[in-house]
Amino acid sequence: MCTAFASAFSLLVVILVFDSTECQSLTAENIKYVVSQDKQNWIQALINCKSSGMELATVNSEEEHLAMEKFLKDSGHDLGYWLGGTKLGDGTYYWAPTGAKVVFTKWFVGQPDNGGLDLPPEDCIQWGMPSYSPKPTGWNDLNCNRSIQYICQTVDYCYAPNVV
Ligand SMILES: [Ca+2]
Repeated sequence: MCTAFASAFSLLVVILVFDSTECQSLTAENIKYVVSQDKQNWIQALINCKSSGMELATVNSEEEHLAMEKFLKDSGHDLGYWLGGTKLGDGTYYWAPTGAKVVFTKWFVGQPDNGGLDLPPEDCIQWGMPSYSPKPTGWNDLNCNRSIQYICQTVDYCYAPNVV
């Protein structure tokens, strides 16, 4: 009897936990970020985050920018990292994990510069600029084939209607 009660209680707990996480929209406060140990080109970074049950990170507001800035500072990361943004043929940047246009931006002054005339096109968004000193926080457009570390984040399954 006691065992049966315990089993029923466990089932109830499982149901409650499942329900509470079924569609809980992420806010800047509860997004979890992970910086990769490895360096990859942008498309492989996108795949690796997805393979680990996460997404290549997006930054959709000043609040999310500040949350990521704090996370990176607190965890001692001050290099350059792939975000989930890429430029398509129409010249517009999109967040690949959600398909949403990049509306909120945090480009460094002078960026995106597409690498200048003598370099390959720069079509992917990099957080940070490791060559700058002191290191500011912001975005740079970088050649998608470059291998750098990348930031994965928890997935938001509750996309707002105007996002999809
Ligand atoms: Ca650039």
